[in-house]
Amino acid sequence: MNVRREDLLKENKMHRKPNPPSLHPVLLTRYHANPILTANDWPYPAHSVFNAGACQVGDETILLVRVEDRRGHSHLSVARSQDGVTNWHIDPVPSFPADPEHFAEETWGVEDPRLTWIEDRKEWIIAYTAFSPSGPLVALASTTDFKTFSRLGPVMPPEDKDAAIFPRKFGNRYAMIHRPVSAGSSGAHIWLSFSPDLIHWGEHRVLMHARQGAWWDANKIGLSPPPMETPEGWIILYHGVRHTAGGCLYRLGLALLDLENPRKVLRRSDEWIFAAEMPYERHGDVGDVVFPCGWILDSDTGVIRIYYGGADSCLALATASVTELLDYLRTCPEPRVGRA
Ligand code: BMA
Repeated sequence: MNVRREDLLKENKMHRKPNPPSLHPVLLTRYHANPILTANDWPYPAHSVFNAGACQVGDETILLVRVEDRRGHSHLSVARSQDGVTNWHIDPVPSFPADPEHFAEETWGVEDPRLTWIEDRKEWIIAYTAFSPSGPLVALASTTDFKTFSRLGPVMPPEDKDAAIFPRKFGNRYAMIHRPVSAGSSGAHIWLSFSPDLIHWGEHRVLMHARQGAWWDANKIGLSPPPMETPEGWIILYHGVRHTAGGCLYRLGLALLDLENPRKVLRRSDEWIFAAEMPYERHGDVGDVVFPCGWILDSDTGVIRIYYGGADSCLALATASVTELLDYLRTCPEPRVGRA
């Protein structure tokens, strides 16, 4: 049975269970029948399915799902659904397998795709992590139908991941968010770079620093889904990784970038807005991980569907209201100077 849009809206409004006595705003509402996809749904042997890119093409929701096999290598597979929630039709074979013979940077697989429709090219650009023997790096590919794909190749050297392209140019240049890490650096921060052609990138600068010390987003942050355009600015959903004695905690926070000058961070949430709580988020190959790579705004209802990996093992869905995210962001402080 298909899930109707109105039902998803109702679910977003009604299924909110803040942990009493928490007074924190509940901005993301989990779908009641999560996870929406697991390896058991796959038409061929798969170990785990998670971290999917997402987009809407006409009446169809398309997910480009990261699928890990029992070697530990990942490829990407297309799953299609009419309501974006149920009845997924999954390609019978890997849709975008790694191609190490022609692209050595994909030797250990392809991971974590983020999808952006680029209007002036009339195609989808997929920013993904290619796992090379020198470390993970950012690679791009394009498609118009999610059946055939062309690689643009690696665009950032290792180590670099968590990349997505903005849907439109600034001046004459494309913009990309990514997360380089270098040996000896004091943290992993979110960077912004520009390119005239999607191949040659420059003007690399830090967009947002990981905070330090006790903060939930201390030392390591990265973009989650691609930036979402709104009249008030680009909404950024990002993950912060807190290292603890018991392992890493992946949690999500929000920021808002200036619409015309994406180098300008207007707001940044001090608090995380979503964290692993449910068993499918807390337990799996990598516990306590919520990792969205795709979100879709339904402009009729204002509901955003956020597709996220749970514990590096399954794929889950949460909804949010774009109005509520913006209302919340307006209450967030302007970012502080420095990294404290
Ligand atoms: C990040 C990425 C994600 C993964 C997460 C938690 O570094 O590799 O693919 O979901 O770690 O393991």
